[in-house]
Amino acid sequence: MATKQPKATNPAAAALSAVDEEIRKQLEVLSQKLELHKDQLILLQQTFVAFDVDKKGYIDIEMIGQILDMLGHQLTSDELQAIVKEIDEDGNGELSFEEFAHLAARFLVEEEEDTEAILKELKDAFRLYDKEGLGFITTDLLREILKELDEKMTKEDLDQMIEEIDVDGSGTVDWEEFKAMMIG
Ligand SMILES: [Ca+2]
Ligand SMILES: [Ca+2]
Repeated sequence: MATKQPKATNPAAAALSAVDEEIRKQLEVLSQKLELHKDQLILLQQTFVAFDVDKKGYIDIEMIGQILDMLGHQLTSDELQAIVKEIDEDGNGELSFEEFAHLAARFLVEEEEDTEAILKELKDAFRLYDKEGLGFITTDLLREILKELDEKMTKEDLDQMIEEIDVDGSGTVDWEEFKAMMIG
């Protein structure tokens, strides 16, 4: 059977070859099942191992909360309980790696969809302002837009904001600058 050797230059592949055969097989299966990239799974696996301090093969709810928190998802303990209950297939109140991967997959996929949706909305907004399709809006126009959003902003506030937004000082705000302003 011809299997592709992972290139040593790829750090993720190197990490993958470092994990043992059994885990590697598990990751292959999970990668297809959860439609997660193998690199993401390896990262999750390493996270899981790091948090499974006693090497039980399980991590408890409290840890899950901490991990999700680290990933930027702050859940209330009720939300967390509800999610774990749903994911915890064998009902032992702790998550195995597979259960953990299911949970993480849900958040990771959601995140990608969210980002895509937000970017699309932003692009629409940008096009709306960039009426002539020049690929940029002038800082004068942006000043009006910002002023409209918050009437309390002083000229100094606006100057400062515009200076930060128009990174290259071109007097115009292109899509990249606009995106950076909105997403931060
Ligand atoms: Ca379980
Ligand atoms: Ca600019």
